[in-house]
Amino acid sequence: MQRLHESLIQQGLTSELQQLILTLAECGVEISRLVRGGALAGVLGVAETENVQGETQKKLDIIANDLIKQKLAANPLVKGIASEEETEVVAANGNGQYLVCFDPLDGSSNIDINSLVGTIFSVLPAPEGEVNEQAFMQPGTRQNCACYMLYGPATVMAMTTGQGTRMYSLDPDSDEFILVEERVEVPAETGEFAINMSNQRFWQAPMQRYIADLVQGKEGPRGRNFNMRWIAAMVGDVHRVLSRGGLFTYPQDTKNPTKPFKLRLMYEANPMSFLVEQAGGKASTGYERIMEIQPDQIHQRVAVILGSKDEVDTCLRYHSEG
Ligand code: AFP
Repeated sequence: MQRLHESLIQQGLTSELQQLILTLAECGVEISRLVRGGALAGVLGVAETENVQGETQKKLDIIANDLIKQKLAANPLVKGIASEEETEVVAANGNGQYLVCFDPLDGSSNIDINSLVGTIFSVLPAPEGEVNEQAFMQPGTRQNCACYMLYGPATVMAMTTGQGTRMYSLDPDSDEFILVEERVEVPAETGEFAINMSNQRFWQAPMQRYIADLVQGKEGPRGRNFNMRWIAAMVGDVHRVLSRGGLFTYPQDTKNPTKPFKLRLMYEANPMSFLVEQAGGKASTGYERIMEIQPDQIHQRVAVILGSKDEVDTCLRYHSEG
């Protein structure tokens, strides 16, 4: 059983990237402990504040955010930090060579119902000069590393540095992440999709047609039945896709005309796209590869269609037909 640090050495990563990933893993171990504590750890419930997204913050959102910020700022390799819970980017260590974007507690609306939540990290190279929002405006193809931790019955971590996607599981006795899958592979075909169906009347026509055909099952144009899942935590839905295939989507909708998209590019869509592509899957907005988007705002949102390659391609055909 290979421990995380041994796995990183075997991948031939630079010592700096190895060290940074170990810091990210430490964050996951700490947050896993807090999440496991639940009500007894005094971490449930809402804080009295809202984040930049206008979302009421959960106590654990803030606790997890502060914990990660503190650990990253203490690592001299980290030059700058961007978080879902922080309005502005945060400068850390002037000589650092990495920028780290993260969603400290993805799916936080699940925390009070004891359902799945996770943490998502995206690591980018730090350019010369001052740390400002512009320094982070790099497409997903520039990521050095993407990983998530999923706090479920087991705490697991998916990680890629561009040499495939690996899966680790946290040994609760040793607090070490242990390699459990060397090369994750997403099946090209699937019979399972994930979408929040309550938004159906707000979707664009291509997505309405695509999902309607899935729901018609064997009697419809697809000629087979499909299953649906929705965890309301991207980390949980993407982990299922990496584990057994599937198509996950949060498409454009007109529910809130000022906010046509839900998921954030820098710390949700890009890292998840990297993990899925490295496992042989595909990730698109419906019209372009997510990882090729040139960002212009740290909290910008984007449509996401990702998962089993052949099924994503089928969904994209509906979009190309207009
Ligand atoms: P929260 O972190 O606010 O719970 O949002 C989670 C999320 O960004 C993503 O992880 C889910 O896939 C999606 O939102 C769920 O959105 P709905 O609540 O609209 O289904």
